[in-house]
Amino acid sequence: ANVYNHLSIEAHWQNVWQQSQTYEVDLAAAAHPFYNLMMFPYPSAEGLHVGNVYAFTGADIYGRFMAMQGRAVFEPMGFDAFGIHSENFAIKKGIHPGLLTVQNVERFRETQLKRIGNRFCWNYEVQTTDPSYYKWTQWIFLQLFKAGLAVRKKAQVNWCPSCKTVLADEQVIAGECERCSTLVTQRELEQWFFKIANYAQRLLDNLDRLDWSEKVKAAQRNWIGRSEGLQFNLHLAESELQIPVFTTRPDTIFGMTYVVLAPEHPLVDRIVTEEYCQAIATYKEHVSRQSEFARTTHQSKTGVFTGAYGIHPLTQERIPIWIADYVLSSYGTGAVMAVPAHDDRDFQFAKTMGLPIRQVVIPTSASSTAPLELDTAFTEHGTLIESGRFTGLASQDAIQQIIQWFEQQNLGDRTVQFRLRDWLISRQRYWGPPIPIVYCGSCGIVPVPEEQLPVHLPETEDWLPRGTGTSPLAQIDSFVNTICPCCGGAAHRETDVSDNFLDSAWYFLRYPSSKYNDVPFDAQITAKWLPVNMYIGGAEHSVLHLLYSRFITMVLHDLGYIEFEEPFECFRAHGLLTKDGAKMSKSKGNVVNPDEYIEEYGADTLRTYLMFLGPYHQGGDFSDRGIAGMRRFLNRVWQLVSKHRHCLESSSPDLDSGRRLHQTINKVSEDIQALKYNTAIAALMEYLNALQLKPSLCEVELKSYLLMLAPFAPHLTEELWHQIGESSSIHQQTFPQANPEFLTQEQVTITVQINGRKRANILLSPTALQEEAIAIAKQTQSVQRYLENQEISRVVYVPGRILNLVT
Ligand code: ANZ
Ligand code: ZN
Repeated sequence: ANVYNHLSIEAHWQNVWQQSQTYEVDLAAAAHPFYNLMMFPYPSAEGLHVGNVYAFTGADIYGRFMAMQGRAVFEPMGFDAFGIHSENFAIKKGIHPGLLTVQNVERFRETQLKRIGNRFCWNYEVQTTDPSYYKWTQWIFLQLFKAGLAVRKKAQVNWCPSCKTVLADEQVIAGECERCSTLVTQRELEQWFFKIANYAQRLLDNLDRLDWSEKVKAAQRNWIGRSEGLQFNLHLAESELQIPVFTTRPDTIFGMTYVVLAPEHPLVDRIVTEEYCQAIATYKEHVSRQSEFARTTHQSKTGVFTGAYGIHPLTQERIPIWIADYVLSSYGTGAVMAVPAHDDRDFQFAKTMGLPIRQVVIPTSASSTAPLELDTAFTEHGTLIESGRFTGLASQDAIQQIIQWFEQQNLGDRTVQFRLRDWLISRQRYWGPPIPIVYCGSCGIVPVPEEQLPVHLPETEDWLPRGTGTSPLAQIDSFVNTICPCCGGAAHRETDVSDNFLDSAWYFLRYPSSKYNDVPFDAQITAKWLPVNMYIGGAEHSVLHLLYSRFITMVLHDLGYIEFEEPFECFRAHGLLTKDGAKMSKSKGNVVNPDEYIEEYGADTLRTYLMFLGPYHQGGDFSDRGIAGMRRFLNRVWQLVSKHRHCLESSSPDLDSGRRLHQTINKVSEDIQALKYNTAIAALMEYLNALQLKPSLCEVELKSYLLMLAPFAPHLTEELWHQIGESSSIHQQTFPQANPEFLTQEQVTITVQINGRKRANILLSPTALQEEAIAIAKQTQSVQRYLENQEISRVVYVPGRILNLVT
């Protein structure tokens, strides 16, 4: 019997595609290259997550569409299997990470990734754990080292007590370890850093010209955190010392009633008076145990007076100098002119310590220029009062004039500060590329010569993190002891490995060149295939992977290795999935296992269903009922083809049918390009309804239908394409083109009601069917709000007039 057996169909076509290399590209020869990239997974022991399938399917549909536009699509896949993520899994399972990685990669690739129906170019797979890959990760480290951009320095660094390693700032999320959610503490350690802060301005400026999801750009801007302001030297009252202070609000300078230094500030011990020595020492000790996050978020303010005074640069008043934990040593100059009337933290501190509060800015709309009784700080711009010759100026003007005054007096300068700090790159862990550095008693820090790369990660059974501040590699004498490449004398190796985010900061450069053994990336191939045309992935990597990749690319550009300085022309962040309205988590037991759904419904159903859940950038809610419904839709496509495949008409469709066809082509093409897969699918469902009503079908109608559905349901459409007598792959055809002559049709305003009350207006064609009307309505925010946690029980739809949803 002619039934839609997804298991045999999907296995069959996957096999055919692999045998005939349908999706492989000859990178050197291909014309019209299109590099379609998605974020490669950590091959965890838990298997491919449905979130991965969601991300990969959405990216693949775009790639398939571009291939059907005549582009040579390069869609590689690989495994990011080094790092704390994989190693923590290995610790949990009690299996050596090397062994576990081999097992996981095999399972990911063979039983999962090869079954989801993506057009992956497997010939170019990369694994970050492979010596042929990490050799070049080490090479990149060396290039940064030689350029002075990889440096060893002592600093207060983040330490995860559970992962027993230091972490970069970007890996501390709300005070917790990005990998294990343990509270991060601070330690003063000497570590390797990449000088990403040198690139802050460029990383910021380039964002303006990148075609990226706005929220990701906003997250990067925020993280880079550019502030303009004044830096001036505060003179001490009883000594020659000066303390540099950074402020973004010079207009409030007449409101400075005290000064605060970070407890770690190097001058603290020099200015503290005899009387306060003990209290200062005790407080410093107390602060050193706190994380930066705790310091900047706790409500109650603490601090200690130093006994010293500064001189106000404009009023010459004596200003007491305090230390307090809310001032960080790592930002600005580590010293703050405190203006309690206009800064929240200073306000709380002054209230707690009984320090004076002096208002010097009032709202521009205020009727009197007298200071008000403040119960919180007035932090906005306004008009200056009691500010000497600057009184009466608007904040904006006062800021400029006061900076000018300081510059004229040679007392200060206009400066720019960035939040972005250098990237802490060393990890006291086993599972990563050893940092290619040797320490020699006479030559100092010596880079491993490039021809000696890779520095192999040694085999050991003692790979557990130690918590002593060194990596397990430090216990392996045969690894540690080496010869200085410079003088030939006895030397020892660096034993830390590099951050996993360095592995992934350049993998997109390696994919096209993965066959080359003597270079990290071939110049010609790279020039041809990069920058990446489309990159799709999760927004959680906004300031981690995406920022680091931009930095490494910029450095390689500056060092003359590549022409471009931005790696990803276009980046789109996809949304997240929930299950039955709740976040998926193991503890809730509601994690969707993609394998089971592929088994039961087929990859095509899963793909199409996932893409139908909502706008791709928003994500959606997975339900078992919904996926069953999607399977019924694909069954109907199957039945339509079965019914008509032997009696297709070769003539062109009549005017009405032609309109319907071309409008659908137009809609589906536009929606796929905009990644609005859900409405593209809605249009295909609607069109299927129309085709089902017709007694006979033209060949062009049915073929166009299959071609439009092909990116979503690649196996089913390939099967049906062959059933109607075609012999080449549907995935090597061109996407149908909409004929503009058929497209003229006006749109009308439709009222959307929810339970009888008007909630929105939407624009729709007067012939739009119910599904499309509902799908469009659900995209408007007001409708989303009223439908939240509601189920639609009844729909009244009058085309061209009204849509009423009853919940
Ligand atoms: C006086 C002042 C008055 C400030 C006022 C703000 C408001 P952003 O915008 O984030 O750059 N600051 C400077 N260095 C600091 C440090 N190391 N730790 C904690 N706070 C620090 O913030 C700049 C402002 O944060 C600076 O401007 C300074 O306080 C404070 F009504 O100076 B301000
Ligand atoms: Zn951790």
